[in-house]
Amino acid sequence: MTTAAGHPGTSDAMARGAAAVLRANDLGGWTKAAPRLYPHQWSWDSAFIAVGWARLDPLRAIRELTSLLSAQWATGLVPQIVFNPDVAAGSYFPDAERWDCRRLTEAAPAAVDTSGICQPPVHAIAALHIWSVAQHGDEATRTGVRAAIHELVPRLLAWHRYLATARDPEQSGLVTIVHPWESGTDNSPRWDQAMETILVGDLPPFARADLQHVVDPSQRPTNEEYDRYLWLVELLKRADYDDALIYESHPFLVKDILSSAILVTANSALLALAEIGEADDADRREIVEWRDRGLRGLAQQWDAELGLALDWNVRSAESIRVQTIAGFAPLIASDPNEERRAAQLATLASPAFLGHPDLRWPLPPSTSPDAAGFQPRSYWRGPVWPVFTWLLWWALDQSGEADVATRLRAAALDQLAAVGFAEYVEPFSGEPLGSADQSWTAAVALDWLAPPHTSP
Ligand code: 2M8
Repeated sequence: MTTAAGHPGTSDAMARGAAAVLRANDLGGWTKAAPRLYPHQWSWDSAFIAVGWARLDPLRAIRELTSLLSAQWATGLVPQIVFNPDVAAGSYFPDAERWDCRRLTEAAPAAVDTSGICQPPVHAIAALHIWSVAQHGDEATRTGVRAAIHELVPRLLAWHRYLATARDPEQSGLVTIVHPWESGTDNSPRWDQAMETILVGDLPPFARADLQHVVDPSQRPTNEEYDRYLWLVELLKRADYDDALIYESHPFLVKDILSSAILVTANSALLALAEIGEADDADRREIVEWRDRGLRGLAQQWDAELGLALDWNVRSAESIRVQTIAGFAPLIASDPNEERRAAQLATLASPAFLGHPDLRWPLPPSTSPDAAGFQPRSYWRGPVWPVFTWLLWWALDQSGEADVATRLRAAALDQLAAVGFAEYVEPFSGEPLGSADQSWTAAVALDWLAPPHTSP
């Protein structure tokens, strides 16, 4: 498969190719997640995309976040999708009409159409990253980024507060998701058990748009999975997207360990941003409370035998014991506990992940080949996602695991040189899968290629 940007062999060519992908997907102030498969603005994509833009233009990078956050709901929710009003009908499903948020709730913004769910809170991490990169720029860049951060901090605070309250009424420190799409790892086998219990009711008819854009439908979720996804959307609509009502009645309520870990790290980043944005002391104390509660929540979900942290099914009151990359939550959260850190590093290096003998590159498959639900070509059930490799690399680098981080980056760049800016990659054959010219893949390539080859 050849990408529009070509197969970048050298670092310079790769950086040029990655920049070309971002520019081609740039719609002025925001970037579509992929040229055809994802023609709208996605929440966590935008945060990773901003990390890449930072290496080209920090002011453009911060605009990506400002644009996304301008679609924030009155509740504090940052929507999974901000719809592009200019795309042709039928380009993506479910579309704005199907979500119908503006009609169903006053919490949705009046000026734009959004979906009614959220995604992992990577945004504060991205904003801090942009700030760090901007320190190497000129005065105008620094001033512009600082001004934008001033405006973003209250919005990010509202976003994290929403996750720490409406999405954690138990005060467990863990974020509840109400749809697999909220996890970002949509069809991960960690959701199988919870999804199997969902009985699809009277579902209004729909036509999938995603299958038009991949060569092989086995790379995408199945029709059965889509029926359940759409049924959950119907149930959220019946509750008028009211979080308290959803909590009472919704059949899919899961504490997502990955979103929870990202929130811990994002709270550390928000603390630094609060300093730059001159937030008051009470806000800062609140952020510290959220972060510490998050770390305690992650520790509760630690499985010493697997060396992974596990999701928690709120409805059935049980841990979800599946080996996926989400289990590296303590590493992603920079959990200071030494025992867990050592165990996580051992699991990462083991044949269940990077040490698997058949891997094309030593990069983490989204699901361990040892797990029952592993499928090497199917989306979040096995393929390697360069964007997730970046998140793991970044977390390892931040927390002083320089050797592992360096090896991960080198393997990731080898992979990208061979596959271009693919959305995801078959772990054994190295075949690029999903969309070509995926924005977040290009973005993380730009960050990896930027000197001095570490995070700023
Ligand atoms: C994928 O999810 C969307 C729904 O949100 C889809 O399959 O249509 C996921 O990989 C998700 O994490 C990502 O944000 C989105 C856009 O890249 O695509």
